[in-house]
Amino acid sequence: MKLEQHHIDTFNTDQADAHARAFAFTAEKVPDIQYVLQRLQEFQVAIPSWALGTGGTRFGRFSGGGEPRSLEEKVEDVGLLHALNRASGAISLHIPWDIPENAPAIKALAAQHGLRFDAVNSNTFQDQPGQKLSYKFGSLHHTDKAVRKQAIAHNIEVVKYGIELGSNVLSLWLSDGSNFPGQLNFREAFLRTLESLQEIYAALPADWKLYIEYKSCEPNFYSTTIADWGQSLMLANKLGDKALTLVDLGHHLPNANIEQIVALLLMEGKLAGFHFNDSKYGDDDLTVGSINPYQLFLIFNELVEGMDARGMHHASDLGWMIDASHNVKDPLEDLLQSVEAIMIAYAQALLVDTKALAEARQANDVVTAQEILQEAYRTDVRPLVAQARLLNGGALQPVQLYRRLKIREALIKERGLKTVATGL
Ligand code: PSV
Ligand code: MN
Repeated sequence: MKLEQHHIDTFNTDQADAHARAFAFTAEKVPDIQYVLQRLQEFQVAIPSWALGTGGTRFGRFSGGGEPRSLEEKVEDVGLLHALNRASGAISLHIPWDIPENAPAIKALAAQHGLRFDAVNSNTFQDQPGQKLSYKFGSLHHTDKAVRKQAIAHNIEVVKYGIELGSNVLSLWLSDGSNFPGQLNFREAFLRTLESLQEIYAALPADWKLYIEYKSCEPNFYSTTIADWGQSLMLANKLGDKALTLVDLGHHLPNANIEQIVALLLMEGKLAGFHFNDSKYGDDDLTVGSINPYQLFLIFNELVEGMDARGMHHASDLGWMIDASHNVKDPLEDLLQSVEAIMIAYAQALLVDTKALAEARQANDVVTAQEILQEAYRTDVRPLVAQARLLNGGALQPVQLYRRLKIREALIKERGLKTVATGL
């Protein structure tokens, strides 16, 4: 299914007057509105191929119908999102959930939808049918060299798929860890992981990057071999320039100051980018910005300030990806909401008066510093985000248009009610 541009244009025409008034009201207060709009127009967030179907927990999974049955249909779904919001111009694949059997054809299909392939993700946290050795006790950290070799080979195979698709990032998350005290020698597990990563790193093409994701717990509940940003950074530093630390917002212990982690990784030139989601308790994988939008803003505030300090290009110098799961919402609506939340936080961060903030900090004027941040956070930037989308040819209100066009109903008609997409 493909959206016709005239549907978007007609919808936007209906909303044009109300939008113009809202935009003028906010834009008037922004010193360099052109700068903000350009940054917003450029910004793209990659959609995970594994989040286009209904997610589940170990207790169950309730399919909503019309889920993509193939990689082609997943690309079409991301194409729909991108047509609506013009900010979802990339897809991130998880292999072997999504193996590109015919890379040139899938690349051509993606290009028709204006999409490129972002990071490719390996999977050594599940055993696949026919797999020789089990990952029950880990993969790259495994005590058995043969298991490590199998996991290394898988990662190198994922890079090969990525090369065919035009990607240049291998994103790696290990579930390796231990469930009980005494199970593992931490030091040896870490060193085995490093050694395995060194082999993968050596196989990366010159222009590739390796993103190392960390996670405090789950599926192992006593220790995780790459549990936090320090451990990921240690590996990245030992590996070399191409290795960087990936921050998944749901992978921290409760109340972690993620914005501070981000600021320091960025300062070291070791921040890979993000898996965006939101959470209340653990790795909840909820819609971005649904629980703690202020934290998201504070993270973007550090990102904008830190990237500017290093002369980085906001849109392309870090990896921007969503990693979420949708148990009760339509996955496409959820993803539209997530991208919108990211754009809003980014727009708010672009409004921060950095000069005044630096002065307030210098003078230890804590009250003014807070006022400056909250002034930006409390600005309703939705009309700015909508204007950037309008200029890019997207819909002023993507979720509304999605519903008005009855896209889910059309997908169910086309694909059936009982389809199940690959993923978790
Ligand atoms: C693990 O929880 C994770 O965040 C990793 O990024 C995986 O690749 C992804 O989720 C799988 O859903
Ligand atoms: Mn993740």
